[in-house]
Amino acid sequence: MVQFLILQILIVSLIFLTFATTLKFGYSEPIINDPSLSVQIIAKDFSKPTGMVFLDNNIMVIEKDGDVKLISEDTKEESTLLQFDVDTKSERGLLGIETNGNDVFFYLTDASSDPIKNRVFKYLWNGNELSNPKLILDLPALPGPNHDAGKLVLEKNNQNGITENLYVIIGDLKHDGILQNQKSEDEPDDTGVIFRINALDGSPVDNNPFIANSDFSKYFAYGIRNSFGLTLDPESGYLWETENGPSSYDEINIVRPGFNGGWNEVIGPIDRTNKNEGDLVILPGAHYKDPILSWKDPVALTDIEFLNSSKLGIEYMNKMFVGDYKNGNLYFLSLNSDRDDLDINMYPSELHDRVVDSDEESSSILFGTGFGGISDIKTGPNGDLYVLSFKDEVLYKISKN
Ligand SMILES: [Ca+2]
Ligand SMILES: [Ca+2]
Ligand SMILES: [Ca+2]
Repeated sequence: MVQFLILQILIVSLIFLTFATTLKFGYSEPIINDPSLSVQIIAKDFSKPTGMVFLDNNIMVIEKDGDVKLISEDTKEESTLLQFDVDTKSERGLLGIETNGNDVFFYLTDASSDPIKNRVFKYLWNGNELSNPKLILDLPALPGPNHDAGKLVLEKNNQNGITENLYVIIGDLKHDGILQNQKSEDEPDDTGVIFRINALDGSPVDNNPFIANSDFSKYFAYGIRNSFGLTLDPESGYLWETENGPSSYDEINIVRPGFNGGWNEVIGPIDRTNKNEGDLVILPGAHYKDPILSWKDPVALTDIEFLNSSKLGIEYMNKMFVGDYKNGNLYFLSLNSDRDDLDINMYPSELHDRVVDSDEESSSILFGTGFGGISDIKTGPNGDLYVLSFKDEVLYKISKN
């Protein structure tokens, strides 16, 4: 009888363990706070997807380990277009993708060079294959192995209307020089920077903030720690980024030309530190600016996107969406009419210090949860909102019921 009981307990434990394992490795079932919206899975079975772009009826998805996948949204057919030879240690890998429809840009930690490098390549896309690789930015990857960043954003060049500019973000790679606000005589070393270059050839854009100084001519911003999110506001044309803090203060920043993010002297609002702007390296043409919003306890903020569509309802049009890695949360924020700050009066007074200090403050800007570590957010060609999950390894679509 005792033996039978033990056997029963064993069987029950086994069933429970199997169930628990299924739960742990299954999808986390995203939940949206607005009941008029729903989430569906568009594509799955990726391996650590880090980014996506839309090309006609196809979605191109990059994976951290170096694969470029093409998925047909109609037939769901999936193929591998390219396999980059990448270093994948820690945050290294195939990290960024961007396109104008004809060219596709990739940011990756290139393992085929010695020493390894973070590089931006431009490929031609003919509707079937990627060809004619061209190296347009050759950046350091050492020591790292983290803080590689890698998001890419294209911008129309308003001066000539023909070419495009490409923004490229790289983290500090654990460097500690002039670009990290250290008052040193060292040359700038291309770390902790947002670049703004001609997308055709990687040359500096004529009206860049530090164009007069050849050492800094490709830089748009510096003093950046690490980032998994970069985007342009379709209404204002302003650049925005997210940043990961160390043990405190993740940030959302508006990045105007010459922005100095303050790292590694300052993270989060400067009045919550024992530093002042005199402790920073302010290059001619540079300015320090506090984050528009920061999180006292880091949630590992990732991508940022303005929904460039009214498909989910006019209340979501050109509003800001921000993802995180820790909780799989999707945050939702409204901007003021000048598009350079939050519409702060919409939010509880606890948030008026522009720091999320508690779960209650976080819930006031929460749009949805359960997305399992978000790596990319994009407005789809049909106007719906797409969310790529690094941890769930699926692509979600949010649409009106
Ligand atoms: Ca900062
Ligand atoms: Ca607060
Ligand atoms: Ca994005």
